[in-house]
Amino acid sequence: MNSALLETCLLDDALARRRTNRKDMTGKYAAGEDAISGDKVRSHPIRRRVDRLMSFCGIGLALAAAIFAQAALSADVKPEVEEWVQRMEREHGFDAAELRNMMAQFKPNETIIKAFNTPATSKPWHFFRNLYVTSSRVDGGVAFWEKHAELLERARAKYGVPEEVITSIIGIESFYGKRTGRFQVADALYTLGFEVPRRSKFFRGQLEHFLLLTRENDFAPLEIKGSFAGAMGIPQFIPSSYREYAVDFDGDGRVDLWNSVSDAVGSVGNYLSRFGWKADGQVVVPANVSTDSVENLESLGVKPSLTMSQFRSRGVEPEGTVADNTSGGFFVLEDEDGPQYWISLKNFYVITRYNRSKNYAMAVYQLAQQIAQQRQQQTGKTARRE
Ligand SMILES: [Ca+2]
Repeated sequence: MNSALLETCLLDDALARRRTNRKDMTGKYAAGEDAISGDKVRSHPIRRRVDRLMSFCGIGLALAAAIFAQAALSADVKPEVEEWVQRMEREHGFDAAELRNMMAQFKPNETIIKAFNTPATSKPWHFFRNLYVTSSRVDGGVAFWEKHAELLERARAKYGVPEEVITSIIGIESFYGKRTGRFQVADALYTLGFEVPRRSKFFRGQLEHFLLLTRENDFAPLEIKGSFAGAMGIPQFIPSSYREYAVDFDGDGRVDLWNSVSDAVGSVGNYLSRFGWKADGQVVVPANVSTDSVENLESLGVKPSLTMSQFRSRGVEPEGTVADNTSGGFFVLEDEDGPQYWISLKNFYVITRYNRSKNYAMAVYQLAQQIAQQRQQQTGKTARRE
């Protein structure tokens, strides 16, 4: 009996399918290697014994399961992983032995740790802009909008988020669905949850959401790919966001952020809407600053907290028309020529709920603007159809 069939007997169907396929898809485990123990299959005494049992007749299933469960219990598991596994069993009804088996296949990944420690968003604005607000991304955005115009219009009608903003986010997140990530999400979340102390609590929480997400949707956990931080699909949703904000926008009864552009577009619109996106609201305005206390202003953050009148009394003059009673936040971007001062309005803050970086939010805004401008120049179509 081959190991795939054995696993099918011992684990639930979905889990077995995932493990079997994974070996084929990723090549992560060499042929003949036991995915659970790392031993060669032929030298694995439990496997040999179980193989004999199983080949004898089918009624050895229960015994084989017991033997296999015992093997899983003795697997080398870190104490914090064990604690986490037990909590998953207690709080969500996962089978601890099955979970240990699966987690034994999650691999720490050095590349992920390196990427996590040097995120692009920590670079100065001009670096980030040159990386993301590019002519190829503008071209790609115009093409994406043309191809999905009706869909984007439907999303704007429902969620109030303009076509260019949804397009821009998808452009920055995955280059319009072309780059949805090459890491195993399970490996990424395991690595950042249990191998890197910084934000480990957050990533353990995401791993929890990930396993719930895969259970709820009958996804194969070991087949799912994403970014080094576990963001998935065309809009790069982390697992908690996928569970909370992703929507079935093509009405096929499933939420598929990898293969359905409709679901991706609707989900981005829903996400921003749920965080308070204001239809036809402003995003950001440049500011002239005639005060030395820029640091104090910066400590306000991008969340709106002062009205334009209050900004003026502090020596900050918004450029452009913003109503006096509108609230804004304040931030500084590092450009090649020096600092740029900005007042963030509600919609800028909402974009930072997608990614906390002010560089990210500004890139989304500027790319969106350029996409809308170029589309208008090329096609004569304006951003709005009203
Ligand atoms: Ca769908």
